[in-house]
Order: sequence, then C-alpha cells, then structure tokens
Amino acid sequence: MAIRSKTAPETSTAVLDATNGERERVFDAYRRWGYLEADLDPLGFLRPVPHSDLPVDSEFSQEARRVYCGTIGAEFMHITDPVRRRWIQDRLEGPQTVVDQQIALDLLIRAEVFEQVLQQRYLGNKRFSLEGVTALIPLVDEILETAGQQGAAELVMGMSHRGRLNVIVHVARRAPEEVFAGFEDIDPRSVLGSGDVKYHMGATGEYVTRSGNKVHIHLVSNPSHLEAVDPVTVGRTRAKHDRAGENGPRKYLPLLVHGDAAFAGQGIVAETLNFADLPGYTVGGTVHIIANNLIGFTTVPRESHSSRFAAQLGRRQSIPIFHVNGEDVDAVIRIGRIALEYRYTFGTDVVVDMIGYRRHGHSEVDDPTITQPLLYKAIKEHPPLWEIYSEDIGVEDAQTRVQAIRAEFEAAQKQAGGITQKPTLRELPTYWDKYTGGRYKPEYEVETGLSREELREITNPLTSYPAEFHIHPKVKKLLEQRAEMGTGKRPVDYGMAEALAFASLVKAGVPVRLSGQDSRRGTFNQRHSVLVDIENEQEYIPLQHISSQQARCEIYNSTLSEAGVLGFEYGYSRDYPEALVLWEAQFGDFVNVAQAIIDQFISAGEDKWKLLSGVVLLLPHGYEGQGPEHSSARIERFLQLAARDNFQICQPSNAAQYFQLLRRQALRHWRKPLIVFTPKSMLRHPDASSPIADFAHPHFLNVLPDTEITHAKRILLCTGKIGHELRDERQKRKDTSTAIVFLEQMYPFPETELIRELERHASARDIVWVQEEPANMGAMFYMLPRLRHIAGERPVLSVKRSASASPSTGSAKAHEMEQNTLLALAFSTNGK
Ligand SMILES: Cc1ncc(C[n+]2csc(CCOP(=O)(O)OP(=O)(O)O)c2C)c(N)n1
Ligand SMILES: [Mg+2]
Repeated sequence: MAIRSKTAPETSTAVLDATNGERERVFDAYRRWGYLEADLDPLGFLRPVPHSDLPVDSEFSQEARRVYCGTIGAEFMHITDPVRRRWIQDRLEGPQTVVDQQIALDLLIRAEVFEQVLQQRYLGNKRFSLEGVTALIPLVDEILETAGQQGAAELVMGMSHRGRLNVIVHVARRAPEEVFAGFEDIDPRSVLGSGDVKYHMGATGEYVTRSGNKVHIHLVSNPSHLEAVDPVTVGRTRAKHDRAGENGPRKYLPLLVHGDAAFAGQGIVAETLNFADLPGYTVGGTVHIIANNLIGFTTVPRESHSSRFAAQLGRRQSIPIFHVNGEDVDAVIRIGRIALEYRYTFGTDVVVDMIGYRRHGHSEVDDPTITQPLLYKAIKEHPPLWEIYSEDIGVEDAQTRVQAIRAEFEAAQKQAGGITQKPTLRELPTYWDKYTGGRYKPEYEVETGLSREELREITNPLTSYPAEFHIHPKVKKLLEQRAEMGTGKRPVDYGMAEALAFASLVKAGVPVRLSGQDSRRGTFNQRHSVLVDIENEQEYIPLQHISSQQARCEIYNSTLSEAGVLGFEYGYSRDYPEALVLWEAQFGDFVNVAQAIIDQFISAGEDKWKLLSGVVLLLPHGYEGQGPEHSSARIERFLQLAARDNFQICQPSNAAQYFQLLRRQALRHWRKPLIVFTPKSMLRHPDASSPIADFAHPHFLNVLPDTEITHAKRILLCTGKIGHELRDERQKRKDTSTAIVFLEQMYPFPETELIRELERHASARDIVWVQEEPANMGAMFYMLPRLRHIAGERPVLSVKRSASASPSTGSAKAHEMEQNTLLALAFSTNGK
C-alpha cells in the first residue's frame, strides 16, 4: 500500500508534466507566431501566412489556434519582461470580458448613419469617412470606459483626417449640429486669410462613462502633415502631467490614432515612440490605434511598407501590438480593454492595429475604382458593419433603430442651417486666461532688468555645490569665473547670462524647461547646467537649488531628433503658458529637419486655430568657416514666415541682451513663439560679454544704438556676430565716421527704434545693410524694402556674399577671405 500510494501520484505527475510540457510547447509557438495565421482582414485580401513552427497535429493545436489565430493576432513575445508576457497571455487565454453588445451596436449605427447624412446633405464635400473602420468608435468608447475606471480625467487625443468628424460627435460628444454647421456656407469674410478646414480643427468635450465617470476629451488641432501631431500630443500630455504632479500619468491619457500608411511611412512616428521611457519625455504610456484600412490614398500595403503589417515599427520597443479584425466588434472592444489596462498596469505604450477597409475613395470626391477596381468591387458588395453585427448578435429591429437615428441627425442638420456663426468646438483651459496673442502692443512690456543685489543673490547658489561634491577642475574654474561675473568683477558671458535668466525666473516662480541635443552641458561647452561628480558621476544641478520656493528647472538632453523634439516642446508650451519652454538645435542648420513643425504649428498655429504658444527656439547661427552645415540657421526662412506678428525673430548680440530677451519672453503676457539666433564662437568672446550694469537695464533693446560715433557719414546696419567684426574692423581702420547699429529684433520690425537711430546719425549719407549670408539668404531681402521705406532720400546699399546654392564654403581659408572682403566692402562700397 505504502509503495503504491507513493508511486501512483508520481506517475500521474509525470503524465501531467508531459501534458503540460506539450501544451506549453504548442501554446508557446502560437503565442510567438500565431498572429501570422490570424484572420485579420474582413475582406480577406491580407491572407494568413502559414508558419512552419506552428504545430497542427497536437491535441492542443485547436485550442491554441482559437486564441491566437482567430480575429485577434497578438505580437508580444518580443517583450523582454516575462511578467508582461504572462499578463498578456493570461488575458488572451483566460475568460473573456463581457461586451455590452447593445451599446456597441448603437455606436456603430450612429457612426455610420452620421457619415451617410453628411454624404447625402453635403455631396461633393470632403469629410474623410470612417466607414470601413467604424469599429474605431466602440473601440475608443471602451478605452474611455476603462480609463474612467482607472481614474482618467482627460483623454488627450491626436489624430488625422480619417473619421475625425465622427470622433468629434461620438467621442468628444459635440452636438452634431455644430459639425454640420461647419459644412454650411457661413460668411466667408469672417475667416478671410485665416482659419482652417473643418477636419483639422481641434475640439474639446465631455464624455460620461456608463459608470458615471466624466472624462474630458481634448482633440488636438492638427495640420494635414500626417503624424506631425504625434509629438505635439505627447508634449501636451506631459505638460498636463507636470501641472498635475504625481498623479498626472493616471489622470491624463494620451491616445494617438494613426493611418496605416502614415504610421509605416512617417519618421516622426518613430521619433515619438522613442520618447516612451525617457525621463524628460515619458507620459506613462501612449495608446496607439492604427485605423488600418490597408490603403493610403491610392497606395496599397505592398507599395507602402517593407513589413507585413504597418504596425511593425512598434516592434522597436518592448511593447505589445494587438492586431484585430475590425469586423469582429466584440474582439475589438476586448482588445481596447486589454490595451488600456496594460497601459495602466505597466506604464508603457501599446499598439492596437485595427484592420478594416475604406468604403469610399481617399476622400468622397475620389473614385477608387480607377486604381483598385477589384477591391472596390468587393467593398461595394460588402454590407455595413452595423448590419453584420446586428445579425451576429441577433438584433431584429436594427433597421428601425437606423431610421430613428437618421431622423435625429437629419433634425440636427436642419438646425445647423440656422447657425450663422461658425461654432468653436473648443474651450481653452483657464490657465490661458491671462495670456494674450494678436498684434503687438507696447503696453505688454514689463521691466526685465535686475538689481546688482538681486543678481548677487542668485549668483551664489548658481556657482556653489555641496562640500563633498568632487567637481571637475575645468568646471570648478568656470564656476569661479561665473561667481566673479555675477558680482561684477568680470564681464558676464552668454553662459552665465542664461544661467542668471533661468535662475531669476525659477526664483520668481516661472518654471523653465529646456531640451535639445547635448543641452545639459551645451554643444559648445558653454552651459554646464548639470555638474557631474568625477568620482561617482552623481549629478548636482545648481539651478534646482536657487531658493526653497522656486519653480522647477528642467534641462534635458534630447533624443537625436529635431521634428519630434520640437513638436514635443511646442506641445508642452501649449499647455504650460506660465513656463519658459525652450528647444535648442545642436547647430541652427539642423532646424530644417523640424520645418513641418515650424510651418504648420509654430508660425501658423495662431492664424489657423487661434492657439498660442510661447515656445523658444535657440538656433546657433553664424559664419565661422565650419562649412555649409554649420553656419546658417536660415534667418531668411523665418522672416519669410513672419506676418501679423505671428512670432518674434531675434538675434541678441551680447550676453545682457540675451538675458533680457529670455526674461521678456517669460514675463510678458503676450504669448508668441520666439526664434533666437544664438552665437557659437561669440559665446565666450569678450566683445559679446556684458558689464553687470547692463543686466539692470529695464528692457531688451530691439535696436542697439551706436552712441560712440557722433558725426557718422555712413551707417552700417547688421545683426549678430558680423556687427562685432565690423566694430573690430572700424577700430583697425581708425574710422570715426561709421556708425554700426545692431538689429537685435528683426521681427516684429522695430521701425520706431530704427528711425530714431537713423535720425541720430542724420548727416550720414549711406545706409548699408551688411550680412554674412549670401545674397539669396539672410535677412537682406526682408530688410532692404523696409529700410528704404524709412531711409527717405538716403540710399540703402547692401554688402553680402554672392548668391550661392549652399549656405557657405567648405574651406576655412576661403571663408576667411570672403569675410575679409565683406568687412572691407562694408566700409568702402558706394553702391556702384
Ligand atoms: C506628410 C504628408 N504627406 C502626404 C500627405 C497627403 N496624404 C493625405 S492622406 C494620405 C494617405 C494616408 O493614408 P493612411 O495613413 O493609411 O490614412 P487613411 O487616409 O487611409 O486613413 C496622403 C498621402 C499628407 N497629408 N501628409
Ligand atoms: Mg490607410
């Protein structure tokens, strides 16, 4: 007995182990590769790919296949953390959550009928119908429902054109008549030259979940440039987190809805995904939905991405990708819940790739049968999703429900005809109340200078560190010099001027956030905002030890991205108007990689959407013989974008001016982006350093006068480094009749101040605009007509490099020759 009772269980454990081993082996293969054989495309064009590692003849194959090769295809075995893999596997293999099918059906009917009413009433209008990926509405609904349970207070949502109007009505819950009104002909004079199309406008609203939780919806205004809104949305969310404090990531949930072609094709998606786990950029996980209709305009997936799924980019991160057939509505809803709970459990991004089709052409005025005749033949014969779903769940009165909902929308559409003013679908948060945009007014000015005493007070913490801190000898010396600068014993350089500006602002309660490539130390070894202990690499940040009540000061090394990071910081500034938010380019030349963010958001955001931002761009600029890609931040491009006081374009020529400019930006309540061309070699140059007394001046000077010359015969007008070189040249020539005037602000054009300078040197005959940049670049094209306008009878000449296709020569020697010629010409040209 004893022996039998001992051996019997052993035998059964072994059998059990073998069974378990077999089950695990089979399931493991399906967990890994099952998604390739999953049934994901409602129209069947994306065929399952048989994978040889998937066992077909095991007793467990069928069960594993049911979980992993059905209408859900989960990619998660690349996740390195076994706890997370286990979590997903338990959720997929375990009992399924119950779906409220009546609510889902109602949403599907509403979403599709809304599109149909738009189609019938506004034929020939673009609306970018959601039909074909209609399950997006119940999917987002489930995400909101679950988010409400998790304590979310706001959904920050970025998306492009597809289904946007539907989202505004069914997610942001704006009254449909407000959207219909956007299609009505409203007095065009009210938006002449400004505004945006209806499927780009932002919207806010209130979503009430079934359990009664309110979730505020914020749909971010978005340009046509696909995916450019991604980093902006994430940056906005981060600002909201920082405002909220510890619970931020729970309260503010970012959701990005992507198109399949755009997700696969646009690099900025990769830049945005890369923010996920970085301390300066994390938002506790972004939910990504790909509204995957397996087409982009006329381009099919095999022409669009080198991977089976558009979503494959998500694999770079250790995050799950859930592919789901967009016509299995229950599966879509279940995945929505799992994705959301995963985000809240692990604080990371998650991707839902919802696959459907596109019922109409790219827009409703496009005929898709020209390029995809067979696909569109199949689509034409394919019933709408509500019809399929109501049959699946056995609802017999679906048609009656459709009629009732149609009547609702038609009534709303009739009402819209009576709306005479274009509705604003968006309310601004109250933290914008005290800030203003529009045209510049002198009354916006505030004093920005600081007394000697105030400067001394902040210099001390800026230049000290704990006694036990092992400082680098070079940094020690730098801090000793800064201590002398701040107390007036030595002229102040740019690095210290900036530190003084930041320190004084955080002390006054203004948060400062700066990010850029290598910004903590500074590309030019000029900033040293973070001290690194040479024995243990511990960090000490003096700017965080200015005073006990100070605001946050955060300086981050960014990823090696321009568009993504600038988009993020622009977004951050949109939700933190009280803060000084800065992005720094490594060299100003690289700013062109972020051109879409500048064109679409920074320069045009106020005009298109009435949305303000005080973001600052620091762009190292100047011709120093370092070659075509390390010379020019393209002043000309910013000036070309300038209109209606949309932003400020400045080039402070000395340290005190830089200090005053940064403070002015933070302290004025006029919120406008600020483009600053910053120096490189001049950062530590004595000519650009300033006496401490200049920090007590009340204001930034838009124009730096020349008070040394009294009887000028010639006025040289310039901006930035060249002005200092002109002053050197003047000294060498012992010239006492040439005045040199610096334009510190180019836009808005400081006409009054310039007129004053021209009058100061009333006997000067020639006025010469001098620039380092070639004739087809720099500020010249913008300056000459304006200068001629105010110069009256006096001729306005120009000195510049010859027009050139590249910004500068690659030879340092050639650069020097050119520079000498420029300087000589500035003093001698008579325009002939
Ligand atoms: C950066 C950029 N390039 C090109 C376009 C023009 N464009 C608008 S929509 C579209 C196709 C988008 O396809 P997809 O991302 O799959 O979204 P869908 O329209 O299918 O929902 C293109 C090429 C654009 N808006 N933005
Ligand atoms: Mg598409």
